[in-house]
Formats: sequence, C-alpha cells, structure tokens
Amino acid sequence: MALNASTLDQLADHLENCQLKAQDTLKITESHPDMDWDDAYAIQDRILARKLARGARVVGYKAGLTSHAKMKQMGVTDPVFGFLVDEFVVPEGAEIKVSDLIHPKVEPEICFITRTELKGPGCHIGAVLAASDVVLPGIEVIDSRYRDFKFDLKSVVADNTSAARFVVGGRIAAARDLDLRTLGVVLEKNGQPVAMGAGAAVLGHPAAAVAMLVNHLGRRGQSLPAGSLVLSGGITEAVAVQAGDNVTLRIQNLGSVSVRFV
Ligand code: 0L1
Ligand code: MG
Repeated sequence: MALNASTLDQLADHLENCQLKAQDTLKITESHPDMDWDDAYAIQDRILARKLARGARVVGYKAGLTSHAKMKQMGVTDPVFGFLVDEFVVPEGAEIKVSDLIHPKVEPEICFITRTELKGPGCHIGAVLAASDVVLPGIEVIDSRYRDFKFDLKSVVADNTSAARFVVGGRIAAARDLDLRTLGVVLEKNGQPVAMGAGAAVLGHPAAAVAMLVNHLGRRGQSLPAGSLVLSGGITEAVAVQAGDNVTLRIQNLGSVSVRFV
C-alpha cells in the first residue's frame, strides 16, 4: 500500500461526504498519484465501515464496467467491484430526487439473488448458476462523485464504483432456466428506447461477472453470502437522466421495472 491509514481515512471521509451532500470533486489520484489498488479498495472499505457504523446493512454487491459498451464509454479496460447497502435501494416505481444526486445515469442490468454462499478462487459461471436462486431486471443509478465523470479505475474503485441507487423488479425467473446470453434488453426513457442490448454484452455471460466478483472477494479473504443481491453490470452504455424523466427497463422473459426522477 502506498497511502497511510490517516490518508485513507481522510479520503474515505471526503468521498462519502461528496456522496451524502451531492457535491462533486476532482479524482483523488490527482492529489495521490501513487495510490495503488489495495489503497483504492481500502478507501472503499472505509466508506462501507462508516455506513455500517451508522446502522446501514449490506444487501449485496455490484460489478461495474463489465461490458465493452461501458468500457468504451469510460475509456477503461477492466471490471471493478463495489458494495450495495440498504440506503441505495429504491422500491419499484418509486421516485428518485435528482437534487440528492450529482449527475445521475441509469444502466440496464441483470440482477442475481444467490441461494448459497459462493467462494473464490476458482468460481465460474456454472457455480454461479448453481448457487443462484433467481434473476430479475435491475436499473442501477450511478452517480460518480468525480467532476464530469472524469476518473481513472483506482479513483472509481475508491468511490465505490459510482454506486448511488438501484431498483429491481419485474418478473423473477430461475437463473438456470434461461439463456442469459441471449436475453434482449431495452432501456426506455420517457417511452422512447434509448439503449438496447443482450445479456452477452456483459463479459459474454452475466454470470461471468458474478464469478469475477466472487474471485475478487476470495482474493480479499471474503465470500459472497447466501441471499446476496448482485448487479452484474450495465448491458449498454449508461444514459444520463434529469428531473422529469421516467425510465423503464424491459428484459425478455423477465418483464419490466421502472423508476421516476423528480
Ligand atoms: O456500474 C458501473 O458500471 C459503474 C462503474 C463506475 C464507472 C462509472 O461511473 O461509469
Ligand atoms: Mg452498473
């Protein structure tokens, strides 16, 4: 690690305050260019610790930057992983206040709910499908704390991969009964299709993103607990939203889920 504990604490405080106050900031590698991957995940861990100390509950995890469309949009090459806590959950059809956020974007995702614990290393698509209870549509609302979404991967990891809100809903299905690669996905904004894709856009198979997450947790001495919700990553590029927008995600065989921005 390149940063000391007090710097990690100070950066975690700063990034979480930016999230809570909806204020943007410059990417933290500007002031800490030597920061390494362990530092980045240590800052993310400290943000989670702050939330847990205030009574938050971990509800799951997310994989980010898992599709070529997203990687191209953001100019990066590798997936990243973050945590999901109860404060990010939005009920299906509910409203999200844009003034609580900086510059939200929405992403269409396939969400997994696990039935049994998953452990890495060596986790693979088969293990994920065997351990998954159901899949369902999920809209992730990302809101990078970095000005104009300008960042590098380490800064994004420290910022909990831009996690801000998410809504899941629609129709649930057993993960093993569907070919998740060929499921068609349409994201609509105000009744108009704005992005389209298929499950295979996520690393060839959305379960591959969950396996990568489990192997990432395994390298850190952690596992994915039974009952976890996992957002497997945006199938298309992210779409900017503003107050007044209605967003609906339709996934073949999985129905639709909607959210409104006010
Ligand atoms: O969920 C995601 O793919 C977001 C990853 C972080 C980068 C971004 O803010 O787009
Ligand atoms: Mg996402």
